[in-house]
Amino acid sequence: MNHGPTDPTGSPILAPAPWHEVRESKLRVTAVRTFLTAPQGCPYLIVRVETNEPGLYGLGCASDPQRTRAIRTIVDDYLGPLLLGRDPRDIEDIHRLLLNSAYWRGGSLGGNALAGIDVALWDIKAKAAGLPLYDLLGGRARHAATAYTHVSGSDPDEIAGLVRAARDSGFEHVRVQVALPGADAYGTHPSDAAQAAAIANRQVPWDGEAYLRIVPKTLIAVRDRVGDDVELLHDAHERLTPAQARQFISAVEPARLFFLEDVLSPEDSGHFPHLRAAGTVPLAMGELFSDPTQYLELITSRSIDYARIRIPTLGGLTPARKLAAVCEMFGVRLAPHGPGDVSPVGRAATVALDVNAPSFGIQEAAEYTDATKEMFPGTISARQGALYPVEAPGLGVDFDEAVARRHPPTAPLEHDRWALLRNRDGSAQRP
Ligand code: GCO
Ligand code: MG
Repeated sequence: MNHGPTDPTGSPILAPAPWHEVRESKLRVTAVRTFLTAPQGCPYLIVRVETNEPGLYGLGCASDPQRTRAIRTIVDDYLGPLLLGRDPRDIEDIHRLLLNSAYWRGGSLGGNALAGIDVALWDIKAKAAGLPLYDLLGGRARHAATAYTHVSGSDPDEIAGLVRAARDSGFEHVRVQVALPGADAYGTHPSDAAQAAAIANRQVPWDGEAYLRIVPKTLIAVRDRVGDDVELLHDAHERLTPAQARQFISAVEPARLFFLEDVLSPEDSGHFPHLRAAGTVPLAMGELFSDPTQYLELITSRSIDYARIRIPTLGGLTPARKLAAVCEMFGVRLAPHGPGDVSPVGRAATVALDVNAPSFGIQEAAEYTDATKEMFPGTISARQGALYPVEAPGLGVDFDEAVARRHPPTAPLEHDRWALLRNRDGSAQRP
């Protein structure tokens, strides 16, 4: 019997106390479980929220590969226990409750922990409704998410060949990273084994001047070779100084990039409005942001063209869809993060938003290994340069725990690859 407040007709109204009690049906969270697995090389942290309805559970991705175990502790010791016994349909309430529980804001660790649970709750809600997640979010604004793939190399002829091959496989958008002689460059995979090992072991420095001298020229040379019917993108990986960013934007103009990603570190993002004067290259920013409010100044001042969101880092779909709406109001597009360290569960949540949000622009789409695809039945892979949501209730992606046990992460977990990168003078290079 309900003892809570009622309206004049005698129906229960929402009260500040445990108002989920007034619901007729008693769907409840019974367990929150976490799994650490590494079918892709990098560690994935998968969250499974179980309910008292037989067979009804949700999956979430809490994969920050740099701090995976710390995130697992947040879910296991702090957020999971808070969730037990609650109605998983109250996503907004639960999100606020878990967010507030830390008092101090959570950064990427808190964001990933929250996202693991948040996405699992959306999965549950959509499964319970019998709808694919994008349908629950409001339905389709498009039938698929246009995606970009990655190539890298040092020689323009070699890179142009790779771009053409990607184009032939259906991708109209290709991210190009350029290797530098004797210096580190993000996203490149030198074929020379000794050079590859030196880069992996951080024995070569970051060299901003070499980057400025070589990368814009190479991108222009690639554009000359591949012609105009393919879009080229580039990721500066937050490594340039504001002055170098202006020079890069001006120099790279003839390459007609689709966008230039993360040209500055988050700490320098106040410089973005000044980059507009340097050239017309569309700017994407934000893969390191862990709070939607970090984008606001950049969006409302129209200083960026693409918000580079990572749903796990941002705290899940609940904040991401609000940010997507802000982007829509200000004419900024979404360019969601999708390298191999976002699991297929994270990708499915991202694709649901991509096909639903009018502000969607472009989706990053790394390839998954066979082991990853086996572990996550329903994994969304690119088809003809696009990602299509799975037409099943919820995320449409499942998780095979037995396969996961066969792919334990390496010990100790790699966590220092960004910290070890140095400038030529020996100082630490900040991404
Ligand atoms: C990108 C990214 C990633 C990150 C990685 C860090 O794909 O645009 O910059 O590759 O470096 O996700 O863990
Ligand atoms: Mg990036």
